[in-house]
Amino acid sequence: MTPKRFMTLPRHILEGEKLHPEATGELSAILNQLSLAVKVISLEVNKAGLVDILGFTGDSNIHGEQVKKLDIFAHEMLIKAMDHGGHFCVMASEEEEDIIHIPQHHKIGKYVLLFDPLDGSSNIDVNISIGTIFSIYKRISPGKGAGTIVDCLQQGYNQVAAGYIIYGSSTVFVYSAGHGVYGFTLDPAFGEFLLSHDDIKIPRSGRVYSINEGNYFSWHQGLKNYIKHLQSNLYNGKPYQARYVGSMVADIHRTLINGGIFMYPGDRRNAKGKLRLMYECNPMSFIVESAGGRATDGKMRILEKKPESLHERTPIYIGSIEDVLTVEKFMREAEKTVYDY
Ligand code: FDP
Repeated sequence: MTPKRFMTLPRHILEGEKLHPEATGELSAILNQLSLAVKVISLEVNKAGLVDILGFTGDSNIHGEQVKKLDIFAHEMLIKAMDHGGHFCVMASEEEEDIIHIPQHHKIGKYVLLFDPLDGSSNIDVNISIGTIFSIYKRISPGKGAGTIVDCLQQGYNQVAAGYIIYGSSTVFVYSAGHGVYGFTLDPAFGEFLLSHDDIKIPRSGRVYSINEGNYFSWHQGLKNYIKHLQSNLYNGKPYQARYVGSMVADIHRTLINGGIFMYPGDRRNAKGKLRLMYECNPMSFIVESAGGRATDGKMRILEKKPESLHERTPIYIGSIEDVLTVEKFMREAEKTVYDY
């Protein structure tokens, strides 16, 4: 059987670029470089189960070499792959406290790269899907020298591209440069990402809700009411389904494809929740909004939040537009009533 389309990631990027005559090709080069780095990370993730056999993580393996923890490996791999192309003026990683400067001997570019090298890493040992998340911005600081923290602390709507790579039953690269969302599955036989999810649109509503219900007693009353509402109502004649992997990339990927809602709220113990604005929430919100969905912190659009620090956290409600609007409504209504939550 002849495949309908044999669209590799580099070809797709190139064809997208032709539709935008103003494009310089730089963004394409960045995405291609990124795809190479994540192929290496994907290989390493697949070998994770062998680490105990070949040598403990953080320890020496049988060859006497230091075995890096996988999230540190991914962090270093991304820096190594991305710092010398001449595209970036500064980078930042969830794994590093401060901004990452481009080494002096490399050309300084006009883009900014933020990434979470291995999200959901507490799941590595139990073979649950994990992922890499990235955000690309244009520099806003004046001059052509090294970028600064100001370039990194931009509002999410300034992203020029964002995406994630899920290392699951297969490795899938999902990205958007603002014109549609596309997913590519890695063919392990010849190491190429092939278009598998063309122009992804998130359904307007979904049957699945995704939240760590273990925190129920610390939740806002509006959220408690919303979850009870779902549990006592039907979706197209069937009960709602709860699904929570506990690995954001996996939970968002399912939500993007099947619809529904993913939530990591603020609660009585952690007013800002757990997830990071710059490394997790902004890129995922950019993707979900580009696919027609909605992402807020319960009150305001995630992409409009003004970041104050690199590693700040934010509550997030993200997914199908109708589902996110509904939870916001429940939260607003509960604000009118005084509850002791
Ligand atoms: P992890 O701690 O395993 O790295 O932000 C990190 C994250 O995973 C997300 O991927 C995931 O959605 C969330 O934390 C899970 O947190 P809880 O265990 O509190 O539910």
